[in-house]
This record gives sequence, structure tokens and C-alpha cells, in this order.
Amino acid sequence: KKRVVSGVQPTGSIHLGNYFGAIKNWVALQNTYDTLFFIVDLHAITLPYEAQQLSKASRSTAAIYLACGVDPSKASVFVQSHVRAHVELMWLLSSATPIGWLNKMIQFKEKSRKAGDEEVGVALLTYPVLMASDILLYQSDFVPVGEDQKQHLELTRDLAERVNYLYGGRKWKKLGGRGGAIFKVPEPLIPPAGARIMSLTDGLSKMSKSAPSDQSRINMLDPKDLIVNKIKRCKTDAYPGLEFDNPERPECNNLLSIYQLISGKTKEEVVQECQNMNWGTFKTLLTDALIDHLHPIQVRYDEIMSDSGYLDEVLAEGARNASEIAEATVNNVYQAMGFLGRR
Ligand code: AQP
Repeated sequence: KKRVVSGVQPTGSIHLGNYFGAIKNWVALQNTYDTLFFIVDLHAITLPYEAQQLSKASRSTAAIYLACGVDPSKASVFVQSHVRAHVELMWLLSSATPIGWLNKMIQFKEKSRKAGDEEVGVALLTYPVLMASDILLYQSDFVPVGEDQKQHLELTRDLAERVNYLYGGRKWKKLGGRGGAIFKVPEPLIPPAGARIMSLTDGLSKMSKSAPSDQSRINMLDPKDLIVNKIKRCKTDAYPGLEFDNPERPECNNLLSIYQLISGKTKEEVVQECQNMNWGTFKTLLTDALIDHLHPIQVRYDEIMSDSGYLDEVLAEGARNASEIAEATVNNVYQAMGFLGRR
């Protein structure tokens, strides 16, 4: 089976964007691929964060994965920091990463500009090396990537090829390595179209955990009343009727897309159903669809969170499976790079 890895950062409330852009797709992928889905807590500390919140957020994120349908009997679900090899491989990869490659990363440029030089930790710069380690450790064939992660995956591929070139090939074989490559070079798995969910208060920026206003997103755990309120107050426009793909109407496109995704209907069906609606009627329809879809997920989430033994066991088992693969890779890398082996 081909292997797929992916993860979400426990940096806040998991929202519809994370669900449609990542978690919901995983549920389909776990049936076809060998899958590892982790909670990327080591990435969550690259910007200022609250230490008391981190472990809670990791548990909650794991419970959301399961509540959304990630099945631990099919996928390994684990917390990134529970598999030490992520950090270990990162150091080894760092030595093969030209700093110029990292300086070019758009996300680093944007995030560091916002935070200011004195506030920016080194980890924000080296974050893509950790991401490369997350992927290469598992010899992944595919990585689901959204638009904003494409550049990081490109770097991962370049890094895999560079390490294979520097330490693989003939040298690698001489040291007893099998095959010619240390790392598999992963391919991107482009998510289904329309999976980029935008903010409820600005149809041009993406729905995001770190946006200051909670009003801008629907969180997976939002209670019914809050969903009603958020949709009631979300940004709309004054054009007649409703339509997809009008660049003058980004909010309209976003809300119709959310309705399409949450209802499971086709675009054509949504056009037929909604094109002549006014905002009031559509908002009621959308609100009801959101509540109907999220309610069972929230019920499952509560059940999972109330049985902490079960969740701990899932995460322990996931970390055991992941460690087995990760240890083998990192040991090979040590060997290929010429380190003295342990007895
Ligand atoms: N708005 C979105 N639409 C579609 N997909 C989205 N993802 C995030 N926002 C949207 C996808 O969710 C996964 C997890 O992302 P992450 O936790 O690594 O961080 P992120 O992409 O930066 O997500 P956020 O929610 O915007 O977090 P903050 O605010 O902390 O940076 C990824 O697969 C991503 O594509």
C-alpha cells in the first residue's frame, strides 16, 4: 500500500477549513492508503503560545480526528512529540539544508514580518525542515497539501534528493544500505477542488485558527446558538440572487461553497436550489445544514473525551506503530551519514 501522512497543529479551535481542507479527506484516504495522521504539537510552538493550553489542545485535536471519522484501526493516530525521531531527523536534515532555501519560504517571510525580528524564534525559520522530517521519516508516497504548503513540500522533495545524492547512491550501498535511496521523494496529493474555506467576515482571507475574531470561523465544537449567531452576522452583499465564482462576490462564493460541502450536493444542485434565494432564506438553510452535520461529530467528541483511557490507548498505539517506521529510517540515516552505530 502507498503511504500518506498528514497533520494539524494544535494551535486553537479546529474549524471548518481544517475539516474540509484536511480531516474529512483523511477519512476517505484511510481506506485506500497506509495512513499516519498526527497532531503536530512540535510545530505549534513556533509562534508565541500558552504552555498550559498545549496538552489540552493536543488531546482535543486528537479527539476531533476520531470524532470526524478517522479510524484508529485503519490509520495510526499519534502526537508528533511522542515519536522522538521527528526532532532527531530534523537535526540531521538541518545539516544538509542550505539556509538560502529557508530564507525563500514565503510563510516565514510573512509570519516573521508580522511578528517583528526580536519576537521571531529560530524555529519559525527551520519549521520547514521539521516538516520535511515529518514526511521523510515515514518514507511517505503522498502528502495532501493545500496551496500554502506547496512550497514547503517542494523543499521536502529537494531535501530528500539532496540527502540521497550526498549520502545515498554508491556510498550508501558500500555502507550496507539497500537500494539507492535513503528517502523516498514524496508527491503532493492535491485536495478536491473548492476545499479552501474563507473567513466569514472577509471572503478574501482564509478561515484560520489564529484570526483574532472568533466570528470569522465556524469551529467544529461551536454550540448550536453560536452557529446561528455567526451565520446571522456573517458578511454578505447587496446583489440580487446568489451565485458561485463572481469575483465581485467572494463572500457569496464562500458561503455557497460551504453549503455545497456540508450538504454533500453538487455545485449544479446548489445553483438550482439557491440561485433565486435571498440572504435570509439561504442563511437559515446553511445554518440548519451546519448544525445537522456538526451535531453528531460533537456528540462523538464528547463520548471520546469522557473516556480518557480510550484516547490515551489510541495515541499510545499510534505512537508505537509510527516509532517502528521512524526509528528504522533515522537509524539508516545515521548509518549513511557515517555515525558510529550503537550496540
Ligand atoms: N481555510 C482553510 N481552508 C481549507 N483548508 C484549510 N486548512 C487550514 N485552513 C484552511 C488546512 O488545515 C490543515 C491544518 O493546518 P495547520 O494546523 O497546519 O495550520 P494552518 O494551515 O495554518 O491552519 P490555520 O487554521 O490557518 O492555523 P493557524 O491560524 O494556526 O495558522 C492543513 O492541511 C491546511 O491546508
